[in-house]
Amino acid sequence: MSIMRAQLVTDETAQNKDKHTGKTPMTTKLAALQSWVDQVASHTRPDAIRWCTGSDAEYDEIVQKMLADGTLTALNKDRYPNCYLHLSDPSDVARVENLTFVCTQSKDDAGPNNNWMKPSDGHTKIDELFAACMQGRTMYVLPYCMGPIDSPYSRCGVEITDSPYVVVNMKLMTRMGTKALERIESEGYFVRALHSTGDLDPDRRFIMHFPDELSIKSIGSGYGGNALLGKKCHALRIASYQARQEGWLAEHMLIVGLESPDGVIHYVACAFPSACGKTNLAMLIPPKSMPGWKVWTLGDDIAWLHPDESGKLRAINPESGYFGVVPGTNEKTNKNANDMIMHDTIFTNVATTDDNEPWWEGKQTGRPAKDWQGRDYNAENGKAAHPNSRFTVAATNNRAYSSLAEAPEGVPISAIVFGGRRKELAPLVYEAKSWEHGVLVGAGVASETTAASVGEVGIVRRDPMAMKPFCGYNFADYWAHWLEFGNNLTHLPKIFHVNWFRQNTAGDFLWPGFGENLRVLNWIIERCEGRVDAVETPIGFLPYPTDIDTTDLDISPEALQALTSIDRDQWHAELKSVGEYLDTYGDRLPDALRQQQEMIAAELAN
Ligand code: OXD
Ligand code: MN
Repeated sequence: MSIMRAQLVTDETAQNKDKHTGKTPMTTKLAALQSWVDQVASHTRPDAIRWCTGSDAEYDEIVQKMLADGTLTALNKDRYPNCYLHLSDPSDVARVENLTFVCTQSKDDAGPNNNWMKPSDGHTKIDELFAACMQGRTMYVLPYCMGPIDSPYSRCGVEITDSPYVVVNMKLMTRMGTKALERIESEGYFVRALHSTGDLDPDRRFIMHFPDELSIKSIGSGYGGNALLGKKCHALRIASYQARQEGWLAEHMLIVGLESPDGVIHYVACAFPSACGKTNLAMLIPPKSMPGWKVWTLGDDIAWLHPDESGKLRAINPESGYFGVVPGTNEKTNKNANDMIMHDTIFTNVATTDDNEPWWEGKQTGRPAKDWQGRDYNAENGKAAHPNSRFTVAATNNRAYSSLAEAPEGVPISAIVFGGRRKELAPLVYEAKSWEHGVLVGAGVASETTAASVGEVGIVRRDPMAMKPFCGYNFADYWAHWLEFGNNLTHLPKIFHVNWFRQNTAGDFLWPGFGENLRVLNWIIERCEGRVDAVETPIGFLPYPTDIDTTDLDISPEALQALTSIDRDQWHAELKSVGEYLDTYGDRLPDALRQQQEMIAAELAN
């Protein structure tokens, strides 16, 4: 199709009334946006251009189109109303860290934590792949707002995509459509997020970020964080870069409100690597032994943290939906999630039962008939649902969704919690002794890899602040920014580290996890309120074993002891390894971080 034709389609569309709403579809009065859309269209050559309004009617219409062409199939309408299944290409099932680039002028600005390309080389390489890639397809223009539409902390972008699956996911995950466009037009700037599924060939797949230009280009994948560009690409990589310039933090953190029986709510932000239980913690159901507690979900994956005028730390969740890992979800592990995904949900890469219900490992009811590739289920082919299979669902489906998630001013944060998946070493919980120490604790986070990213699973790797795949600039500068950020707060939240995944030598978990984690969060709150003493060790403050409530839990005194103590020799080796890791950042490493590491290593050597 010629450039003329693409242009013509835009004009024709603009003249036609939307058959559902009767309104004229959007284009834009913002010249910068219109010219970017025109320029992308002339390069990618779509058959049609559609500006998305984000309406329910538009969602339904695009779902119908995907049902007709087989991109989606409807699930059991009685048990799972308005739920659909999408099976991705089997080579496109997770984020691809090896194909993800941060393109800054200098390699050092991207840092050893990122793959790097010079911006001009990155554009040349990826633009070649975009040439005429939308021929025969519709190009969708999705204005979106990350964060409440009326929040000063929110930031907007426009995703251009040729994937209707991305359109419906972005509708569930972000504030997408007319209101976002209005904000973009009044602000005059936006993140340019260009996506095409291309030909899904992994050899022609790249996810590139140009933080100085506030732009993203992603091609060759239709999956999750590779394709829903508001999420990891914008709200973490680009936003972290922007946050450094503007004095805030964009973090891989859930935000949860913990309401005690006397009605006091503490908001806590927790950074755990992918597939380490953020969604479960954000939707936790209090254990029977803690009657009267309530838990409110603000967000399950990303937090934007800002100092407010009085120097308190406030958080918003830039997202408005969840793209959660499905396997393991059931009534016991996460009843809120289990219930919320029984209607109005898109499932990706789960299995199905004979009754056409979605099925996954750990569901605990039913059995698979077809696997995640649509084949008849055969245990010899491996798991029925892909380990990184996902649900996409609007946050409003969650009965524990906090009304303050929509508050423009966000919520005040009492504590920041880091954590990882570690069989050994890390105790159940400990508290950093200061903000600087907390930054070291975050920088030293290590965790076993999971199926959320392509690569080997179960390998312990450093994942500072759970941001290894997501920090849009050099980690050394990021830690310097964290240290500096603390100076701008008059009320510093305490910083903690937790590990729900400690095992004994037989491979059994020492801590039951899930809802029972509220017992640990309660200790954290008690520490924040100054209501409980702790044991001082070189790595931080640990709870007295008796201060962790274990009523009704089957935990031996030895297990509790192991969970609430440290092995000094092992920790000495750990501090040495953290030091070696920090060395890889060379001269840019902030002195204060090095001093913290040396001080603790020296104390452990005594
Ligand atoms: C996610 C991830 O999808 O971290 O949230 O991989
Ligand atoms: Mn995540």
